Order: sequence, then structure tokens, then C-alpha cells
Amino acid sequence: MSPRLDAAGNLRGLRPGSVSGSAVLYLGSHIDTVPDAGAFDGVLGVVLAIALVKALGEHPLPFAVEVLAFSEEEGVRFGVPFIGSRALVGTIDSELLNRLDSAGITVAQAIRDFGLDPAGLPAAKLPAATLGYLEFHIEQGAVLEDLDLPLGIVTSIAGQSRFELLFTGQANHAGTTPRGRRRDALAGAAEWIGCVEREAVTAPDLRATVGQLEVRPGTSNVIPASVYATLDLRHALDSVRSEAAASLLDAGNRIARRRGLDFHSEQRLDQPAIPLDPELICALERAVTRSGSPVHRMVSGAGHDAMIMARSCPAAMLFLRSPGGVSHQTEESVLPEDVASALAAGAEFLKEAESMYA
Ligand code: HGY
Ligand code: MN
Ligand code: MN
Repeated sequence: MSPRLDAAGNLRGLRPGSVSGSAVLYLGSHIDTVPDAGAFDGVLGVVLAIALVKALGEHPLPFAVEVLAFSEEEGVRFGVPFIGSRALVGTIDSELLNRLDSAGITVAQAIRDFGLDPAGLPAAKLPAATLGYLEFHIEQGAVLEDLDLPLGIVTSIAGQSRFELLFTGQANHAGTTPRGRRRDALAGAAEWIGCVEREAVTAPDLRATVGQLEVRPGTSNVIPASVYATLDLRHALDSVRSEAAASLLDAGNRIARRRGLDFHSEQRLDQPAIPLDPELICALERAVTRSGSPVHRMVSGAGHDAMIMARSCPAAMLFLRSPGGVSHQTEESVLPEDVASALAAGAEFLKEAESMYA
């Protein structure tokens, strides 16, 4: 393949089609991950895509295949996900380019520090002649594990809200300040986190997570002056997700008022749930069946670049079983036999594509 780095730092490898100017089928996933991560989230999809291109050898296809290794999907550094794939659908705007990381470096500066030029972002966009996008990814949950199935065909990807929250009280002496005079930001945040858990229990299938909590000044004999927290909400139905968000922001305001705290929230992401492409899903089902694996349709609780690519082209995903149902931690794994099943299904999918796009 001819590899290149686009202005968003996506690493891309193009395998030309049998005629020049062929339309492009994209395969890939992301190569960034989370702190203390496993070794398969994202990168497995990139390696599988490369293996499928390698298996094609010199076989001519009536379309080009481009492998995509997205630069930034998780959103760890700048608090907003899908930066790499947003470049391909043209939604990187000045608000995103000016977002700061914890060292005060903007996204634009980070791109320049990487030796790239943000002015080149428009050239990263998908061409008009884009056939579609297929992403292989570990499931990151326990559905396939519990059903003892190797592969899952994703029908839709749950919507995702991300918030940054700040509880502000008053630092004071831990030993001299009586209960009635305290404006304890951590006690307020802790009460609110209890509301988050209760919301997730009452709204079926809602996933609500407080992943980050930073206490200031953060020493044992000072009543916490402020607490920074994040909230991550996921649900297959956007209405359930937005109702939960409104209810939890309201709870934060109520708790803060009663405790004499300030409560500030900023929404970092409001990513709607995305249905994947029905035609590609059917092609994937035929491919999985022909390759000898059972077909299982499922919703993805995790977010993926496919939900961004789906704005501009037909998108589909094939999940591989996550042993133990764990991910985003070092126990994350994948079974070699499931990788073999995914490769066999992927090879059959390319045959399907050959007849679909001939
Ligand atoms: O957070 C997610 O859903 C994915 O791992 N980026
Ligand atoms: Mn991830
Ligand atoms: Mn991922």
C-alpha cells in the first residue's frame, strides 16, 4: 500500500483499484487508546484491515481499498473524542482546534508539534467516490462471551454524552470548622455521584460513569474547595440519554444550592445514537455465514469512529468477542480463533463488495 499521514495525523494506506480513479472502500479503526489500556481496543481493527489487504495479494478489485489508522478516537488528551475521523467527514471546526489539553496546548498546536499543518485538514476529507467503511473491533462487553459467539454484527451504536462538572465550595480548616459552616465541595460531589448511580439503576440500559474526579487543594486536613468531575452517559435511545443528563444536572444544582456550593457544567459531547448501514449489514451477514460463523446482530454500547464515518458514507462494524467481557484495562484480550473467524468473514465481505461495487 502507499502509506501517508493526513493533517489530522491519521495514518492511511491506499491499495489502488484496477482502474484509476476507482471509488474507495475504507477499512480501519483507531490507534490511540486510554490510560492503563489493553492491547486490542482500536489497533486490532487496523491490523485486521492490513491483513485483509495482504491476503488479497495481486487480486484486482474494481475499487480501491484504503486502510485507516485514526489518530485520536478516545478523547483522552483534549476531552473530546473522534478527532481523527472528524477530519474525514469535515467536522473539525475552530472550537475543536482551540481546545486545550492539560498543558494548555491547543489541538492545532498539537498537530503542528507533530510536524503537520492544520491548513491541510480539508484535504483529509473523504472523496465523493466513497463506497463505505467497515470497522473490525473488539466488543468490549460481555454479550458475545455470554452467548459463546465469536463475532457480532453491529446494527447501531449507542449515543454518548460527555460533561465536565465543577463543584466549588470553600477551603477551610478540617479541625476547626463545624459542620454548619462547611461548604465542602467533595461532600457535595459525593452526594451527586450517588444520584448518578441511582439514575443508572432506574433508567434501564443507561450507562452512567464518573470517570474523573480531581479534588483541590487535595490534602487531608483541608476541607475540599473544589471538585472537577466528568460524566459519561450512554444509551441506544437519545431521549433516554438526554432525560438522564437533564435530571443529573438538575440534581447537581439542587445539591449545590442546599450545601452553599457553586455548580458549573459544560457539555463536551452530544453524540446521537447512529444506525449502521442496512445494505452493508446484510452483506456482512452473508459474509459471516459463508465464512462458517454464526450471525448475531447487536447494539454497540461503546462509541466508535464508525459513528462519525456514518455521517458521510455507509458504515458497518464487525465485533470480536471480548473474553471476560473486559476492556479499557490490561486484562483486555481476544481469542486467536476469533481473529481467524473475523479474517475469514472479512475476506468473504470483500468478495461481497466485489459483486456489490463491480
Ligand atoms: O468511549 C468509548 O466508547 C470508546 O472506547 N471510545
Ligand atoms: Mn476505547
Ligand atoms: Mn475503540
